Amino acid sequence: MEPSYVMTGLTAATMVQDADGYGLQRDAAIVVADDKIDWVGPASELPSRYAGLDRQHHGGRLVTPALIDCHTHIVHGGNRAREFEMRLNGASYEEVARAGGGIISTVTATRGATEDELLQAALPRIDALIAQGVGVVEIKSGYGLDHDTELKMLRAARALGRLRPIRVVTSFLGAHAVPSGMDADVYIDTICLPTLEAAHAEGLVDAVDGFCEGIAFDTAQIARVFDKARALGLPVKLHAEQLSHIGGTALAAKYAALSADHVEYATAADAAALAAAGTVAVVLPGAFYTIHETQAPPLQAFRDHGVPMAVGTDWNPGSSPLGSILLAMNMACTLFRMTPAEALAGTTRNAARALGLTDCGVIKAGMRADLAVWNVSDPAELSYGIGINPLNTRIFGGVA
Ligand code: DI6
Ligand code: FE
Repeated sequence: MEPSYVMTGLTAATMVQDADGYGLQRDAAIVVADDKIDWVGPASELPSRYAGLDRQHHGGRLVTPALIDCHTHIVHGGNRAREFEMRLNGASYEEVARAGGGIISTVTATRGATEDELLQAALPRIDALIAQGVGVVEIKSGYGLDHDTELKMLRAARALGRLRPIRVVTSFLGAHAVPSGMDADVYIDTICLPTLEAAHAEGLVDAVDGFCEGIAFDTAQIARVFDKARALGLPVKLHAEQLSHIGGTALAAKYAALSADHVEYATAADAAALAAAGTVAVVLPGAFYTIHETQAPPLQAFRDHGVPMAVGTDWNPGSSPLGSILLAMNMACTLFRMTPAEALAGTTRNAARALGLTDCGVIKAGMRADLAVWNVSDPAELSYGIGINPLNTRIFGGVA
């Protein structure tokens, strides 16, 4: 691998774990070789072997790892603006769901769309994330709830990663909602599990997710999905403790899940379990905000126990029509009192971990050259601005 170019004049938030939380290096240089970082350090210490390479000077700008949105549902049909209106007329999220709205209405729209229609609808969403410096996006299925539609969603997600310069990581979310008129156990055993096997056989599944909630599936049902994932050698993650406390977080920890997501109603005991399991707590302030939730996730318990925290958009048509990872960071700070350093770790280093990725999320020799250069000098500015996009350049696999 030949070194390709040197970036200089950088303030680098390497996000390598350290005391200031940013792993900040001023007057830094980064050497990119093909799609990897070959060297990073003070420009004054740049080894002479790189002397002849092309140089790009960045005028003191901040560089971070490219951002990672570790929780989205951006492949889906239709939208739920009508429901938004219903809720503003007084209906709760659960009432909307029980009235046949909610997730099920998106299921109907997604079943009715072709793979190409799903792809075309998702492209502008991917582009919006790329425009904010995102280099990795996780995309879930879960609006099909039948064999053909779940696979169609996952194929569309994979296609997005071929059509755009971004890495797509998929999660099978067959256990997202109970199809209308069906028994939840029957659904899990006769549709969800066989569909997971089929999707995995086609190479469409990177991880297995579920929605553990009163309006969705209980821990025993999710455990059957996780047992199947384990048998197939797939990692798991879980929507847990979003609206109530029914034991999803403890279950996720028991299965050494990559992440437990939402976790508003998680307890200190859950935090201890997550820490022991090495499971990331993914907070999703877009959903908290949209459904007028009042219970914030227990960040101090996560800190006290050393649980890694990540932040995602949860971009979905119902509970979080949020198309901005930067706004998700701002909301995590303002609504949950996350620090800006934690928010940036939550969309870089810890988001990578929530996806089981070890080659991105920090600026370090050997990592992928997925970088974001920003028109700011202080990394706190990324979380501080509301609806502001200071991206200067995104570099994906060494290519700007
Ligand atoms: N929790 C959520 O917030 C989303 N899914 C989930 O399990 C909601 C998805 C939707 O309302 O369409
Ligand atoms: Fe979600």
